[in-house]
Amino acid sequence: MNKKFPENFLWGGAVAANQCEGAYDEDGKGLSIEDVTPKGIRGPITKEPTEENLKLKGIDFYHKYKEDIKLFSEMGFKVFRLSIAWTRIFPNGDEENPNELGLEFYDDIFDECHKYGIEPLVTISHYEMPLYLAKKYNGWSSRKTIDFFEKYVRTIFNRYKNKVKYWLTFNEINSIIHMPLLAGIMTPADKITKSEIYQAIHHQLVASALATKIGHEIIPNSKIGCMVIAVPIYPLTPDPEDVMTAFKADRENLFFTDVQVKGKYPFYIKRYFKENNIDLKIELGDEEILKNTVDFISFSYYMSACASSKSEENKKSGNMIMGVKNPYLKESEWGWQIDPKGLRYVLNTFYERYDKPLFIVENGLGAKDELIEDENGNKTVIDDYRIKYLNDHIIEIKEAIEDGVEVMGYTSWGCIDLVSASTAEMSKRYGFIYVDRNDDGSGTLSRYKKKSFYWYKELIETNGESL
Ligand code: BGP
Repeated sequence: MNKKFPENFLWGGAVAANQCEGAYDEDGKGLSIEDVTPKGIRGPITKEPTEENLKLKGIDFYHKYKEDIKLFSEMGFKVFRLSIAWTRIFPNGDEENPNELGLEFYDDIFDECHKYGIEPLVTISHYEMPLYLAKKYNGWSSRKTIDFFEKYVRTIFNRYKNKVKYWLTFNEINSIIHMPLLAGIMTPADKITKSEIYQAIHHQLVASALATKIGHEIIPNSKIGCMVIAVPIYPLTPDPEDVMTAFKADRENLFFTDVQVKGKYPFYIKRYFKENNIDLKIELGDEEILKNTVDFISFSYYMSACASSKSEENKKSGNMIMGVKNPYLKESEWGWQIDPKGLRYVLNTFYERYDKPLFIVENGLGAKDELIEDENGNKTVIDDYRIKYLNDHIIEIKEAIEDGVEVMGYTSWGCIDLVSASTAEMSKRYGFIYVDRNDDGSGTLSRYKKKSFYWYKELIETNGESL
């Protein structure tokens, strides 16, 4: 059987502003939560940016974006996923007028993409919030934050309406359950109540639906998606107790897509709220706003997890979401369990549940790379392990497409090496392009093509036939 990717399949790569741009205080940018978390997204935060905070410097995409986008075009990217830093547009979040220099920066990036026929896919909020709003309003805990966010999205939709068609509201919106700091919530993680977290989630869901509504009004041909972290949760054993534990854990994640895709709170959440003493303040009009559903579902996929009703392990976070180790799977150097088939499973289960197009906007292997010199004296990385990981996952996408699932595209994570979100280090690399920068901040920032660069180029050129 000759399985094929659709002709208009959007191949590309993904990055996030705070992990690649650097220039944290240039051209009027304000501080974001990410600028003061030198140890990664779980915190703790520091009073002000510290020297060790590599995120402040990223990979200097702010000044090198032309060179980088040119390299992406060489690989044949059809799409480039990036995020706008809210604090470049509204440095504190509550200003009357936006920062023109910040707006111009993204204008230039989008122009550069279009120069090569690359479609930008923009995440409106990727793991960040103006530090000022976090301190003053406790981030998404406060309803006020919706107003500031609304102003921000109106500004960027109006400004980029002729340049950007594909948008995502919040990156991995469901990760807030485990990492409230990402929602700008300054209450220490051990003091925060479930009620407070779900109130913040409610505000974010309303904000996401509002952004979808406004986006559709300002840019009628736009495609606006939600973005979640997809981790299929398997029962560790066939014990029905394990099956139920896995089912419930899965639902905790699916809740977010349920609301964003179906436009209302799902039936099962009532019981969950009751059993967890969650009492939400839902204002008049919120339900109407939530009806503004997304056009497609996008997600990150790195791993699957197992759930067990017995194990204490279940409560600990073995990875980003939850789970116990699956004895059948190998894992990355950071303990992320590698499960290509899980991707086909996720694609099918999402499509079955929602009947909406899907977009894999993050996937990849974080690994330590060694820069070597090839026989011609060129510096490169022989990253066969990365090629294998990507190859195995993309084969499963092809399978899912053959199953009948509608998949819009694939953007591999960190297409150019960048700072890791969870460790804040450079040495966990995902890219097709090596960036000479080390954990201690040293390095020339020069870019080098890895072996996977050529592999991906061929894959795109042949629309997946080279797999
Ligand atoms: C996702 C985030 C990204 C990214 C990726 C890899 O959860 O959306 O920002 O960094 O994970 O994670 P890490 O950088 O921790 O390896």
